[in-house]
Amino acid sequence: MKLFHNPLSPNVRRVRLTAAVLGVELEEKKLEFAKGEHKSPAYLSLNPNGAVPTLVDGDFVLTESRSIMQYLASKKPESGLLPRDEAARADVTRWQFWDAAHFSPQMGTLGFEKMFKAMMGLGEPDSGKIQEALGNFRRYAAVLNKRLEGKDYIVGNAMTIADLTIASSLMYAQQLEVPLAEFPNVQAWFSRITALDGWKKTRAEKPVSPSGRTFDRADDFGGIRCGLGAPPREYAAVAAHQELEKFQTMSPGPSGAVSALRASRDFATGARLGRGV
Ligand SMILES: N[C@@H](CCC(=O)N[C@@H](CS)C(=O)NCC(=O)O)C(=O)O
Repeated sequence: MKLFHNPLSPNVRRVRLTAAVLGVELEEKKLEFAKGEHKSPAYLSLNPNGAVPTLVDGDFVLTESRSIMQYLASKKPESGLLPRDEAARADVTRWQFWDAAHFSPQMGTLGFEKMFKAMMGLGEPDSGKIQEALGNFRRYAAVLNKRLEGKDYIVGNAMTIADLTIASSLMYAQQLEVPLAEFPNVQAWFSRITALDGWKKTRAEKPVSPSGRTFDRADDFGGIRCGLGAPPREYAAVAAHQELEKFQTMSPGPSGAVSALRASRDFATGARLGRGV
């Protein structure tokens, strides 16, 4: 099975983590976001959303991280990651949907405002959006905290993909300084998941600092934006920035100048058309 991915993505993390816990080997193909590989016609024919992850198993193409997790786990029912019991399985799915609808979007907003904007020169963080996301984070973390009262795992007494789903949404919890300590059951449970070998194995190659500065160039990250889809304008901005940087630091010759101008024009056109943010 082949997985198109980028290891910095929490949506990818949960799939790679599931495979690692199951001991399933995936052929991994990393997409370079800065080069727009996730928007190429070939990739869009697999995943029209132009996002990672995508799993290809023979003729079967599957997108959406949480459904990929179900698919992988159902190949090894003995693992218990996706329980055989119908009610338990529905409960696992419920928590995956809960994550997609309520929990992970808060982390997505915080990630965008606190890390990616700074990294990509997209302006100051919007404190209103940060406060709103933090408020929502507290609201939903309280729900999870209650659920984990007296329990080590979210569904039943053993680890399932519900745990791997939600823990992956917290991939950047430390860097984003979310108030996990206010939710001791969540914090203890999260430590349990991050202690897994699979968690360590699926760590992104480069850690992210609180200021986002670890990715010292936009092309290390290339405008990944979880959940909401990265606005085309951001890619155009990154491309324009890189081309102009080249133009300034090298002696580009006529073709360098042309590509710098073309990239800037694309960015300006995108902005004028109101594409993006
Ligand atoms: N609901 C999708 C979300 C996928 C998603 O948003 N992936 C992000 C990375 S975390 C991405 O590829 N963003 C690029 C884009 O949307 O342009 C899933 O769970 O797989």
